[in-house]
Amino acid sequence: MALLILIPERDTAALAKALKQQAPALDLRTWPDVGDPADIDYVIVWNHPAGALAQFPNLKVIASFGAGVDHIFRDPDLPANVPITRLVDDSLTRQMAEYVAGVILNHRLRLTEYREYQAAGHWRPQEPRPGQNVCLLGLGHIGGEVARLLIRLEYTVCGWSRSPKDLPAVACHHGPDGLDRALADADYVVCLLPLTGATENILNQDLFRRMKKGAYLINAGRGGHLNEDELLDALYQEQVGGACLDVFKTEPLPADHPFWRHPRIAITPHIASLTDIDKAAAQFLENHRNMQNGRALVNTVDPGKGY
Ligand code: NDP
Ligand code: OXD
Repeated sequence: MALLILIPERDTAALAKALKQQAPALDLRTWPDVGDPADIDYVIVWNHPAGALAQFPNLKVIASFGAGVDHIFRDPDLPANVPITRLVDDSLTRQMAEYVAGVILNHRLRLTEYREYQAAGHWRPQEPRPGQNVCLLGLGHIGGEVARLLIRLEYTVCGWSRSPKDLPAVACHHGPDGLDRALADADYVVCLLPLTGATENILNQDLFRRMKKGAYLINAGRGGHLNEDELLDALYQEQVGGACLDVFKTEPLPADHPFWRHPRIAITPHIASLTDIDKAAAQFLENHRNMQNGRALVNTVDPGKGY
């Protein structure tokens, strides 16, 4: 039986090398050189073509090459009853914590503004922005770590999840009824949710109206969380003060997209947290061994919840 890397449009040589180094005897295939589809029992995927997984009759594990799994669930021909796993990794959560803290500190200390003053030759000292309340939408592996770092930086953190949570020094809210309370005082609203039917387009006009006027939005979840036109409108109305976006409905962001030139939108190219190849390979191989030995898989996804 064989493990297939099914990650089109990316150079997967480093992943293949790491897998081979850690498991020299592995029968490793790389899409589109699948060989006999009946050989494939374990597949590592990222943005696979819809329907591609249905051709493997002996598939036992679908492993996401990332923390998110929305790219898997959007396949209408996803084989039923094949377990799906995702990456849960300290380096992913740590990078995201640094990213969110970095964006907030940059905004609060006006560092981008000083760069612009520098270009214009202006010496213009200003006070830092006053707000230090952060609302994290999503208090999972990543949200929890972001909360810990922000608390160490003496921010006041509240968060929102699907089920009740108890995290030290975090005011935790949950469910549709808890959203208003989570948003009410926030100077920064950070989306760290998985993209599911329940969270799609959640960053919309209605949510912006429930935020404090002028609050700053950070989206590092998925592009599908954001209603792009309604953000542009909310920025124009100054209901949202500014936004930093790492993820987009279409990636790469098309060259003619209005976000590129918006003075109050900062863009990063889906780099908030990058997969560490060696650690990812170790996690894939751990589950590969679990599968071979009939043991329980780790970091499985609940298809009912979609994350
Ligand atoms: P987890 O599954 O560990 O956490 C998800 C959190 O979202 C949980 O707290 C969950 O609640 C909450 N949630 C899910 N659905 C709802 C809902 N309907 N209402 C309220 N809360 C909800 O995921 P991770 O923290 O590991 O990752 C989160 C996401 O971050 C990924 O799915 C991915 O989209 C994104 N990501 C982005 C990266 C980037 O570079 N931009 C890199 C890595 C991840 P509960 O705790 O109750 O289950
Ligand atoms: C992920 C991502 O889900 O990179 O890991 O977005």
